[in-house]
Amino acid sequence: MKKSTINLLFSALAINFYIQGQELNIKTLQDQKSKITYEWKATGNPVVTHKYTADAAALVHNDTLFIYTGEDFKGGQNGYNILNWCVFATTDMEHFWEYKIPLKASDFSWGKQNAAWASQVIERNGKFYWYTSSETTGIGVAVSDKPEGPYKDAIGKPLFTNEDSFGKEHGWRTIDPTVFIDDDNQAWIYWGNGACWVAKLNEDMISYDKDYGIKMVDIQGEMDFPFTEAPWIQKRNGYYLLSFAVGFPERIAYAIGNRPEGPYTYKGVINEIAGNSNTNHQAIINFKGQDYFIYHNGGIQTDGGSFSRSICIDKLEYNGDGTIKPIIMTTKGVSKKN
Ligand code: FUB
Repeated sequence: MKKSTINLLFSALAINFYIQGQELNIKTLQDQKSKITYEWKATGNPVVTHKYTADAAALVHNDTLFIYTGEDFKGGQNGYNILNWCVFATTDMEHFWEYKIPLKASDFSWGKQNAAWASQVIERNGKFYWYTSSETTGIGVAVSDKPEGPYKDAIGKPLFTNEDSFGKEHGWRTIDPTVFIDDDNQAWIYWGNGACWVAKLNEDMISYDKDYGIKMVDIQGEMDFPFTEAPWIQKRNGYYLLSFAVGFPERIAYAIGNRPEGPYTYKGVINEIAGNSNTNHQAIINFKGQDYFIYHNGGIQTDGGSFSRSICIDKLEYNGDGTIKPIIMTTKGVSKKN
């Protein structure tokens, strides 16, 4: 075959692949678009104002920040009435969008059906695992191929129940899971109300290491208020940072440890009562070089703020010694260039 003919063949093949690739991209974009239910430009705090949102968890995937929340009911509630979880995303902290509801409390047949309580999503080996809680019925795990879902109950039963949360008696102690994967690839899960428990997840992310078992996390030092709930675990510069809610109404405090299971040393309160909401539930995440503190308050309305909460985002900064500077809750938020 002549050289010019071979060149022509290669060009035709390349164009074909290019067109196929473009078609694929357009299809992916269309697929993505069809999953989006709402888009907006944030103007400050609360960040989400078209619905009530609480208990944020955050995940960075590629260049996108995903925020997972429960969806609170409108005002006038006298308890947590939460039917589903939501997922929001942004690439610039200003333009946000919401995806279709990815997971409902009722997707866990064994769980309390109106208690989509605090949760967290984490990625492992290209799959996304959503650890959820539902007041009294334990911690569930749902799985998806995409961060935005949809998600499905992965095991058809709770991963942890009240029987696993030893040493305390109240019915809502097996809540608020937080998960991270350490540098040695060991995944750890923490949860709790009234105390914090820790276990090692197996590589499949849907079972735990029975030999290691479940331990109660030891937080040492004089605490300003007792541990309430909402643990959030992160690793920074080789040490482990566990933040959590203390007292009630809640403030957010934190402790530092040298090993994932602790002991941890109490370091103090970083966020004060969030105003018109008894709870404050935080997520801490680094996105594009800036650390953010994502929490909720009762900022939209005065009627039922504790059960009609709203997600807010402010900056989080560290001192040179690795301790956290007190959070300044603002109405300006982080969307506008300051
Ligand atoms: O949203 C229900 C519960 O309120 C959460 O699980 C707690 O962290 C508190 O925010």
